Amino acid sequence: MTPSILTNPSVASHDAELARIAEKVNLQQRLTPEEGLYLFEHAPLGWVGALANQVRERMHGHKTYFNRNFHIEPTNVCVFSCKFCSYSRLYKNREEGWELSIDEMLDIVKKYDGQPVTEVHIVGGVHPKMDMYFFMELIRKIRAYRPDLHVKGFTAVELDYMFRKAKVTTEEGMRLMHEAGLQSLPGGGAEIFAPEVREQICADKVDGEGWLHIHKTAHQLGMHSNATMLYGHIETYAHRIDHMEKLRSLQDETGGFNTFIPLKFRNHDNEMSDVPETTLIEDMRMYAIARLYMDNFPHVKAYWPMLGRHNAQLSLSFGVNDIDGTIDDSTKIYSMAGSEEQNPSMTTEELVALIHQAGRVAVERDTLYKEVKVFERVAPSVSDVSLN
Ligand code: V47
Ligand code: SF4
Repeated sequence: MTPSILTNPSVASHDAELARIAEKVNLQQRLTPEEGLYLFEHAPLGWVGALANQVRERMHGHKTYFNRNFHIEPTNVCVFSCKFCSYSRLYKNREEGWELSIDEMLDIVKKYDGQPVTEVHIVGGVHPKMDMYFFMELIRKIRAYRPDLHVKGFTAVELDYMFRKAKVTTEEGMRLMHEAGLQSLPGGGAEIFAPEVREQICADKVDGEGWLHIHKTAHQLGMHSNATMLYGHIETYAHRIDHMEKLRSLQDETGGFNTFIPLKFRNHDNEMSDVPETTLIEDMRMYAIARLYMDNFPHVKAYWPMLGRHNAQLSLSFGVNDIDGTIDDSTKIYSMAGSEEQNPSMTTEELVALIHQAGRVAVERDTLYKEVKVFERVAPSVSDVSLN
């Protein structure tokens, strides 16, 4: 006779181990890599989601942060050839790409004159002619034109290339960029740190150690940064834990990370189109385990242009407390990679409504999570909870 779920000894032993892990989380004790792996391998979605939600509410209550920002993508021409990338045009095919001048980028900034945006997020391909001095001039001009705007820009991949090309050390390069007015770093380029994965998906760009060193250097200058993890392709659960463990250790040292952003691999129009995408269940488990494991990261973000707005809304019950920003329609990277968000822009009203529908309180923040405005939730009516 098949044992029932209640008497099956392997189910009972899993239950005991999961109960032990839940007890540790309740006592605010740190999970070990083995426990993190155990969650990926054995934790049911509802269970791990409820536990992550408990942690999320302990840290932030119902608050869900968003930011009024806009993106500048200086170029989609890139010297690198990451296999998962649907966005870049190789340098040798650059007639298919775009390259913005400093004046064209300043014109983008000027489009937001009089609008209450607090951040400009600058990220793009790695173009050999756009060097460190070009970007220092851009940053200086943006800061001079609009001093209230926080400049968050350049992944560790872009910075590593710029510094090597300018023949400066990471310390010197970061100091120069900081002095020019760069205030924070976005979290891109991290992918999966393990060399055996990087070799297969992004062999030619900065390695995991280099990525961590750049963020550590920024933190030592008093700058803050984010960290991403590209998941759901060829990596194993052990690779995800190794990645999160390295970030958690650096955060213990510097305290400079604001936000952890798991990025779901999208398989449209890139060299990894044969790799299937993860299910929504796996995405929610990823967010929940990230919230439980990254105990020293204040925030976990769902980047809605990639995940889709309704899935991002769901993630607010699985550990996520930040939903990025009111990005305008110049953000091309994810619509090119196959996200359902072909036009990734949402007004503040739409973003607030989305957060309220999920039963949370919407809080506009600046880059460093200073609260700009709280949008209290009113009791919902049926029309508030239907999708549009
Ligand atoms: O590093 C590229 C990812 C990242 C694909 O710090 C892909 O606030 C999925 O860094 N499927 C760049 N992901 C984006 C980024 C970012 C985004 C939002 C917020 C912040 C922040 C940073 O995009 C790359 C790479 O990991 N990416 N191609 C793809 N096919
Ligand atoms: Fe270039 Fe970034 Fe695309 Fe890699 S992910 S090819 S570094 S734009």
